[in-house]
Amino acid sequence: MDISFTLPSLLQPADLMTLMRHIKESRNIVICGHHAPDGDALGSTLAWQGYLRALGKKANVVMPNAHPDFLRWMPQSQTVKNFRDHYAVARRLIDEADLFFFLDLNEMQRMQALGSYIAQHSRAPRLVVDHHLNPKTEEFDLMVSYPDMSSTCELILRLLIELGAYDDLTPTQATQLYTGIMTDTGCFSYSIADPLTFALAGMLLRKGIDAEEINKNVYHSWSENKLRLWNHILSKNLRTYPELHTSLYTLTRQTMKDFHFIRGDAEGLVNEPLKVKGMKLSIALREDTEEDVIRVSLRSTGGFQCRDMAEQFFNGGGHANAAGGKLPFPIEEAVKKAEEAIAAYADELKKPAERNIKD
Ligand SMILES: [Mn+2]
Repeated sequence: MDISFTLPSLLQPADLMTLMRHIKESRNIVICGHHAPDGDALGSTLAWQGYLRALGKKANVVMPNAHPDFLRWMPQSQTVKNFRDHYAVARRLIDEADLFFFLDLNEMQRMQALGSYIAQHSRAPRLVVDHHLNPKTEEFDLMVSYPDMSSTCELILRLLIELGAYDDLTPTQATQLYTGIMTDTGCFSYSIADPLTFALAGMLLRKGIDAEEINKNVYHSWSENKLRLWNHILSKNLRTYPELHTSLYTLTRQTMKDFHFIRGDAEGLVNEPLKVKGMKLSIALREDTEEDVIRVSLRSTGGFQCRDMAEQFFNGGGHANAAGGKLPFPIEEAVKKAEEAIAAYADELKKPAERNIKD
């Protein structure tokens, strides 16, 4: 069976030439993703690294900090250097780099200290492949930016096809790319604006990857502590504002300690309250383990845009249905601030849930 479809090209011929020229002229390439790398950032950078290495380049992935434990199974993830735990080697790679690729991020700031270091110490060209809104074009030399796209992994796959590299795509790369598409779409349930996403996932399956195993590795590899933590938060800490179709929970360092929290244990928890029928907005306030700030996560559905709220109240930003920010307060004050935000949007939140908006 052969199902063919047309893939519109991502790049203008001139941009494709520029991209190819940059790759051709470089020897030492560093590929970076955003702070707190997720499945999409890790999958896209590693698959791109594989492509560049196959071309004979010295290519390395450098991340701002470590990826969560639930992604450790990903092939080659152990080769990633991060700017926090492998500072010396990461710095050496950056100092030697004659080309940078920044994947799954839209501004240098998204890499925190790693971004500042690169900005200050390197003049090598900076190329971006990304799907976040409002890219800071002026910070980069070439930008492949498609905010409509499900994931950066989908973009990288399309780019590889455009570069004629699909036939040589290895099962390892296909596994990495599939992970990013799967995680950024919540298992193919949101952020899919384009039916091609499914066709492209099918092209990855054709490489002989084990999609069931990937799914299990990501979603069914919980520790008992994590299960009990989620149960605790949802049964004891969740406040709901039923008239406003909103919920709010806090996660303190003490609770993390009680449940032997490890990085990644709260990942996805903020989506849970949205499983309640009619719920439009879920807010999570989490005490950071490294800095004295409260990390704010917002998830929304039913037509509510949470990005505006993140910008206005939480020093942050993001997508229409997934945004975040941070507050320099103790947790009790952060709760007050969140309730202020909810009150400010009360009229909109009161309305019954509508069909989701895309972004
Ligand atoms: Mn992404």
